[in-house]
Amino acid sequence: MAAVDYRLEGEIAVLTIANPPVNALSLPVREGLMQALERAGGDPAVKAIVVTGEGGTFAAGADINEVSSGLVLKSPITREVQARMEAASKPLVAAIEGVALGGGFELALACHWRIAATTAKVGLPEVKLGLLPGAGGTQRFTRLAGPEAALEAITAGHQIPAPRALELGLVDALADPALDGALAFARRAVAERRPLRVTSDVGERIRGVDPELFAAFRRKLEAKARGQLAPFRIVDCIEAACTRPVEAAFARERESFIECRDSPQRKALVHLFFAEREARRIPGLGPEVTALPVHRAAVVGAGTMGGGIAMALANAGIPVSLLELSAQALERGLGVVGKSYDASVARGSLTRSQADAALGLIRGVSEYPALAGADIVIEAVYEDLEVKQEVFGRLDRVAGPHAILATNTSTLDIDAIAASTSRPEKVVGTHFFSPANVMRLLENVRGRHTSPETVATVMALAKRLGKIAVLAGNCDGFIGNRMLMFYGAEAEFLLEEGATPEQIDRVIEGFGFAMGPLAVRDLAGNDVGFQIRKGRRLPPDERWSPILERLVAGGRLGQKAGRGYYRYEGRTRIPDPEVVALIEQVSRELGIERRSIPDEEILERLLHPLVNEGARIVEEGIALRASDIDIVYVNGYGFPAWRGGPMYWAEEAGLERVIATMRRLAPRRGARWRPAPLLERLVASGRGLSSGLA
Ligand code: 3H9
Repeated sequence: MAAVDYRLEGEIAVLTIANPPVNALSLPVREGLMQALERAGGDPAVKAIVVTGEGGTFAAGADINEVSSGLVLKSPITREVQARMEAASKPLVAAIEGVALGGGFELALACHWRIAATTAKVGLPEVKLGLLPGAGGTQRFTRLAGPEAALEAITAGHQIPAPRALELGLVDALADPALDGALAFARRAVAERRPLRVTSDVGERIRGVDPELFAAFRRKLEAKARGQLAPFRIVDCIEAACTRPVEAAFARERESFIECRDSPQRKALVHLFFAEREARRIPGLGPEVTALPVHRAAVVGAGTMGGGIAMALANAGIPVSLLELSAQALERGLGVVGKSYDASVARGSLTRSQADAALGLIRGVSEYPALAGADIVIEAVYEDLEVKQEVFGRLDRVAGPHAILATNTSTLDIDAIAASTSRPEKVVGTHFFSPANVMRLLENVRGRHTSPETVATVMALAKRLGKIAVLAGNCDGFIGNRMLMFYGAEAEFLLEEGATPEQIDRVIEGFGFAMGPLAVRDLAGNDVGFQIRKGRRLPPDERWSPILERLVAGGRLGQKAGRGYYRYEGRTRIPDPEVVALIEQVSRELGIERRSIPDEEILERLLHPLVNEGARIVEEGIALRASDIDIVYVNGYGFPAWRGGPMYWAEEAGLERVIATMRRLAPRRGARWRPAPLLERLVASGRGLSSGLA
């Protein structure tokens, strides 16, 4: 089949984009559309044209590889195709099945009318790639739906469900299948000689807009999208749509598109787009390995994590039994789950009936035998090896022989847990991040005996839950927490040498993290952090700074106590001279002469040890590839996506800088802080992290 199929349905020409897997608008598609438009325009027997997509989807946008090549695109470009569409003298109707995203939706917006299937989704997600819509999307969307809706949807890159798109005026009717509806619509338009509605000429919603709307939205973005280019440029373009002549406004979008396309942020975000898809590929796990079906699930432990995991499963339509042995604890856990659904309804992220349906799938149980029917059981009890081993022994006795037994541990040894069962091949780690029903990351951990089928099942389950899974090997802390240890330790060493908590947090937040390391500790609870630290074995040539222990001993447990690394008024953190005095005392005791530490040094000393450990993790095969680490850090640890993840960021800046930092630190910190051999090999050979040298 050609990239665009042309056929006649009576007097209507149907143009079908056929470019698997997602009908991206690559050159052959644009050429095919141009030829088909010419043919339909020139055929007097054709009275109207319908544009649609093959394979259950309209089009997912420009070809991301083509856009990110930075090359000048070959003609016809999408804007030329759209100009031809808007100049057409015959009714042009888009039939949207599946998704119409980015350039795909922009193509539909250049039709006179749009008919969407009820389950279709439309949107302009370019911002997630560090781009803005480059084919008139900011202009036509704003003209149809008005600037308020455009600002919200395009700066966030939302996929808009068809019923909402209808309310907003982005589509004109819903029909299933969309093609039948579009054909009927086109026939009516011909019969009624309906005036053609050229979107670029629609003007009612862009007139008389209060300029304060844009100023207020920019202020809002300052909090949400600090440091990012594309969201602010999108606001400029939508403002231009409302304030400038049509041609100047379209030109504004074009200039801004090029600025974003050529920016390092776009490069970083496209890296993450492909990294996310690459993370699904597990070497050695071919198509012959099939995932087990998961019809029913169970969760052991109805605490914060267990409750969140049960919600994540229920939200995906999977019935789940939630086990807690004490009736009181079960009631409390279910109560928290219920409140959490109420909050989702209040926020508008779920409708009442969706929340009720999900809640109805969660059944509280208080005896192990009640878990017998589950295809997967996820354990989320107290983080203690003996406790978990005991739980797994019991699960092994009650669960069906085919059932997978998964642990939500964030640091413990999967093999030691598996050893307490008769089915180590069915034991796997599924490390969720809190809140488990919200956070997108799932770190799946493969033990020594975990079977390929078990791995395939938890990877497929992640996709079903709408999560991004990364497969990790079994070691202390797996990928994320193993690296985090170095970051956390160095933050305290910096305090000992002269930095303050606010300086450290300011530098990291300035880099783009939502919160700095010490503010995060205060939020999670310093007692909790200290407890985890005590459970870890430190090599003999390393030490912990005593600062955390002193804070805990002084009752500075963090936000919940109103004081930790900071003093708190509500949630507002206020630098506390008492903490500075405590830190200075530690410096004196250790004989460290405090000095003023430049911000740049703080940044490098916090992030380079993390990257160095990441390189060891790749080298040891704990992570399958460096880009998986980027996915983990961006989706689980708040690393700014527009910087591409820690490994990508470090490579862009030069891996030799990481080596230099580690050479400075290692003599005082211990052998694990020496530059990772992989980094040294890469720098020596002038190659990159994706070169396969690991
Ligand atoms: C744009 O349009 C700019 C314009 O404004 C400029 C003017 C014209 N290009 O995600 P999946 C591949 S920018 C190339 O696993 P799903 C993807 O890599 C674009 N390839 O499936 C994967 O390949 P592989 C704006 C693409 O069902 C395969 O397709 N559009 C593209 O989970 C399957 O993808 C977007 O940002 C593409 N545009 O989700 C939409 N899209 O199998 C980006 C996908 O080798 N795409 N591929 O790993 C998506 O959001 C999801 O892919 C989609 C399907 C929802 C469509």
